Amino acid sequence: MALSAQQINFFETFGFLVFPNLLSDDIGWITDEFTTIHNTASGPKHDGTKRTCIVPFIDQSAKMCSLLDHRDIVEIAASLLGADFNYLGGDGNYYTGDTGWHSDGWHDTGLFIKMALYLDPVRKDSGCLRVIPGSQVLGNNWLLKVRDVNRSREAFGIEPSAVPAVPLESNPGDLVVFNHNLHHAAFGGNNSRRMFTLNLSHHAETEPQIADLTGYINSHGRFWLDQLHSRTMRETASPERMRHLQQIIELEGGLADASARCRASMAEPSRG
Ligand SMILES: O=C(O)CCC(=O)C(=O)O
Repeated sequence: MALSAQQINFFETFGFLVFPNLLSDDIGWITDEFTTIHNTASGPKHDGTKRTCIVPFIDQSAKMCSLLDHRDIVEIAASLLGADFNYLGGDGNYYTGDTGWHSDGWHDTGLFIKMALYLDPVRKDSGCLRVIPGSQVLGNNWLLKVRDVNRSREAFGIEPSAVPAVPLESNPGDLVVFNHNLHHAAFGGNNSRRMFTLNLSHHAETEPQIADLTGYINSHGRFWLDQLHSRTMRETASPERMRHLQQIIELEGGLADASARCRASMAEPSRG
């Protein structure tokens, strides 16, 4: 579904969009694949005490990789980022409890977005994503104050869960999309809240955009990755999918070194 001018305007202004039931026809197999990937992964199994995170996630099975060929996903991404958008991987999570206020980046050039699928019904106080609309727009005084939400008690005298925000309540089969710069959090979730993401970006064109994207790729050394996508993702790619992988392949030359440095200093790959 290509987005309307109004939907694009909403996203540009407020930083998010929710698509109820977009993937309802697929959610059965998606959930089965999520479970299989987590059950067969070599890393630690989720025990409910802390977040368990697999990166890159949809890359772990050929079936899940096909989400990057899904017509609706491609059309939404192309509407927001252009037809030559990049696929940047993503994480597959069992979350435990709350996620504090943060943004996923401070990109002042280009556009990075996240698509999130929650595999359990999540409401305001049971772990849905909460967002502060408009907080993706950098370079203004309001945002300098909004950044204090991650120390809301000292800055505003309120609990993190009382920060004014929009709860993006969702059911399995819904798609939540947001700008990486947007401030977000989640409260009240149980200790095995299932959710996975796809990160996508504009095709980088200018020097600053290429430097920013390269930095983003290299930051994945913390997951001990030598390349951003799995071999399965690349080996099963059609020419159309390859279009969304190519720029990353060209720019990821420094990732293996970044990964080696992280392996030397970290006890386990990052969990987020
Ligand atoms: O659902 C959550 O707990 C938070 C998700 C999140 O912070 C993210 O995907 O960046």
